Amino acid sequence: MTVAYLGLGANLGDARQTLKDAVVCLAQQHTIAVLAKSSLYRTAPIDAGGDDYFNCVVKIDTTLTPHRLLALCQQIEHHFGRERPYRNAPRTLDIDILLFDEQSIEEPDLIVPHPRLTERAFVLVPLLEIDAALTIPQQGRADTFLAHVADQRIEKMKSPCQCPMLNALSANDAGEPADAANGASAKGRCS
Ligand code: A4P
Ligand code: MG
Repeated sequence: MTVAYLGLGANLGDARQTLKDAVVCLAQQHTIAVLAKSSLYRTAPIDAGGDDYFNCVVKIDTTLTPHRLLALCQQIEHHFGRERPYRNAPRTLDIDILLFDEQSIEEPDLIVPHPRLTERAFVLVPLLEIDAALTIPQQGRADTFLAHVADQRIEKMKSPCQCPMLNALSANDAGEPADAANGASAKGRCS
């Protein structure tokens, strides 16, 4: 099993609901255990147009290789209606691999740590909510990059969800089994 961090983003359709459903979808995979999820954040588009984004980060334990995890993330994006008309186009769902264990991967289709991780408040802030002392391979502590993104608008959303099972996955309860999310209602539930 390997610990990895995934960054989720959306700014098309019911983006907030899609992110919640996507976390449930991840938790339903037998190859993934969701260890923790950050709050949802409303964020200004960075290097992109369109509406505000909703973003969050999940910490997972997985039996998948990095490439199989990427393929699964893309399959889930497709399930939630992702289209790619042009670079950084508004999207119903994006799932990026931010960190995979301590590994550094540089391949044409997969770069880990995610190359723009330290430049984006919408990634750094939820990552640090989950693990305040997180280090990034070959770059050091993640919190040292916060000052560089201080001008990027990001607002933590108060969760209206009263579902105890889904909330059990929140950052303060890291380690709760993935199945805890399975009972939550999900519009875009994975089949
Ligand atoms: N790829 C390479 N490395 C990875 C990785 N670590 N994780 C390749 C996932 N994919 C990776 O991805 C394009 C290609 O990147 C894939 O074919 C994969 O093989 P994509 O999902 O089509 O597009 P993307 O994720 O938008 O691309 P990219 O370049 O990662 O975009 P960024 O830099 O992540 O920017 N503003 C706000 N507020 N919130 C956002 O979520 N997102 C972006 C996208 C821009 N601005 C944003 C947000
Ligand atoms: Mg992506």
